[in-house]
Parts: sequence; structure tokens; C-alpha cells
Amino acid sequence: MTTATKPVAETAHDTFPINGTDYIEFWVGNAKQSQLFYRAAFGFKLVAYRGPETGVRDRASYLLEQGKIRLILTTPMGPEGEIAAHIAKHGDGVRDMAFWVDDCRDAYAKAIERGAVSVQEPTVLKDEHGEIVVAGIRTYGDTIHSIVERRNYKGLFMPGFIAADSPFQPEPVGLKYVDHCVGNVELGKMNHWVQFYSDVLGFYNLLSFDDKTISTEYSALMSKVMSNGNGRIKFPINEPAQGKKKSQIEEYLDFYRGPGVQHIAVATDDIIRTVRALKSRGVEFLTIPRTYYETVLDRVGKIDEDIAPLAELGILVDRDDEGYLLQIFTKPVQDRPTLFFEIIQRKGAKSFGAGNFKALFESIEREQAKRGNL
Ligand code: TYF
Ligand code: FE
Repeated sequence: MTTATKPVAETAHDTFPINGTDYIEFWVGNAKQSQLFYRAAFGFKLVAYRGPETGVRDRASYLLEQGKIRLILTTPMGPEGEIAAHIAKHGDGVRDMAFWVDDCRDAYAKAIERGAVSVQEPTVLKDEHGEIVVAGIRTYGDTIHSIVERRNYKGLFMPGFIAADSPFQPEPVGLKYVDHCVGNVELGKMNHWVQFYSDVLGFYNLLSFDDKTISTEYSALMSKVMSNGNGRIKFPINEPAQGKKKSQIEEYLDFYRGPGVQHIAVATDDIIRTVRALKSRGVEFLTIPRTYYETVLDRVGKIDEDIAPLAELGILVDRDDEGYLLQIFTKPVQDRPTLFFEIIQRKGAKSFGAGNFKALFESIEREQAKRGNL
């Protein structure tokens, strides 16, 4: 069932150091409307803009920020080119999970030497605030990793972007940083992409879930979590497994028309406050049966939070050797059942909520059934 692969390192030997996620860029059909959704519903702040008004003719991009999280929403100005083709095929989705590095040229050269496929050679972008060096490599599907060096840059974000402001300034909801980004890949390809992150980027295999860990009679999948050395980049990779029902991963692959980013997990220090705020602004979450809360404390032991608000909001709890975590999942954020968000609060735990997989996957399957995809 699992294909044989070379052993994957248990500790990282980073090909190049990564300081963290620089930004996540979405290619969308209407960035003007998407940026308002992420501000109004998720509490992001509009910071910068690049488009026809700033001399870029073929696209418009909006930079949003909350905590350390940067999102870019980009749309094409016409049907020509790779952005329009990406949207026609995938719908709205994640194009780029960018790495923040200290030395782009060195990082890019080392990645290419180890077999990365280039999408952009190191390119210098200059303005009066200094220079950014950016390169790009491919990962699964049509997704890329830009490699961004900003040590000689003092400006807002990047040359080409101008400050943007708006009279509409919704309160942030307490989102702090990107905790992990999950990719869905085709049946039989998980180990290929595990090997890519290991061989090319020097990441290590932090955790693995085979189809027995994950599936009961429910949605079957396998997952391996790849991490860089400092743990600031964590990429679980899922592939569908044979189950009684159509795997949620297959549903994603059918609608995204191939591999891509399935969910982005964002961290908060106060998940109850964050989820209340998100719900009051119209963000939809997966629902969890009341019965989950009748047994959760027997499973996870004592926690700081009251159970009542967790049950009211549908927040899940899990424990590992190092502590516990609280997590909740949105419904897909576009009409295709593709990308969704996870809100996570870690209280020591370094794991991903394996104890919640059954409750979570049953909830996902109720949504799949409503869509007629089970
Ligand atoms: O990132 C994770 O591993 C958890 C659990 O389709 C998860 O958030 C795994 C697979 C999936 C949804 C959530
Ligand atoms: Fe997750």
C-alpha cells in the first residue's frame, strides 16, 4: 500500500535557512472583491497595492496583513497568461507559499543543485527603500515557493507596491502567524513530495499518519508532515487512501483539477475570542456533534478553558506528550470544495490533532454528502 522509498531524515539538514513564511499569494478571479472578504470576514488590514495605477498592466495585487501573516490577492487584467489559465483550471487558490531567507541567490543555487525546478531565477527589485531579491521554485501541481531576501530593504513590502489605505478598518480577529500549510497530492504521490522536501530543501519527516491511523470506516487518507529545522515551516502532505467512501482528498483533487494547497492553519493566542469574532463576521465553520464534548475531557484531561464556549463554537481539543491544542476548521472559502482555513491555538502541543481526525472527517463527510460528492 505504501510504496518503498529511501529513508527520510528524522532531523532536518536545511538546504538553506528559512526565517519563516514571507507571504502566501492567492490567484483569484476578482482580487478587488477577495481582498474585501479577507478584511471584512478575517480581520486583515489592507497595506499595499500594485496594479495598472502603479504601472503594472497585466495584473492587480492587494497586500493584506494581520500579525505576522501576509496575504497577497492577485487577479489578471485579461484572459491571456498564466494567472488566467490557473484560475480557469483551479478556481481561486494558493499559487505561492513564499519563504523568507537571508540570501536568495545562495538558497536558490543550493535548491537547484539538489534538483528543484526553477520558475524564476534570482531577480533584483529596487526602489528608493533598497532592494529585494526574489527567485522561485516549483512544488506540487501549479504551486510554487518564492524565495524572498529582504535584508537590504526598508520599504513597506516590495518595490512596485504602493501604500494602500481604506476608511473601512475592521478590527483584527487575533490571527498571529502561519502555523502550517497542507498540500493534497494524487494517490501514490505523497512519498514523492515527502522526498522532494527532504532531498531538495533538507526538511525532515516530523510525523506520519497512515490510512489506519486516520480512517475508521470514514474518509481515508495518508499524511506526512515535513518540517524545516527551526520548525517555522511545516508542510503536511496528504494523499487519498482507499476507503468505503470517496476520500475528501479525492473530492479536492477533482475540484481543484490536481494537487494544491488544501488548508492554511493560522495561529491565535485566544481561539475562543478569535472564533467568536470570525463567526460574527460570517465565516462558516464545520460543525461538531454535542456528543464530542461529553467525552473530550476524559480523552485530553484538564485544560485551562471552560468546556461550554468550546462546545458552543465547535472548537476541537487534542493532547500530545508536550501539551494540548485547540483547533477548528472553516468550510471551504470558495464555491469549489477546495481551500479552507484552520484556526489553531497551541498550548505546548507540537502535533496536528490526530485525536480529532475521526470527528473532523465525519464533519467533512457531512458536507461532502450535502454536495453530492460521497
Ligand atoms: O494539518 C493537519 O494535519 C490537521 C488535520 O484533510 C487534517 O489539520 C488533516 C487532513 C485533513 C484535514 C485536517
Ligand atoms: Fe492542519
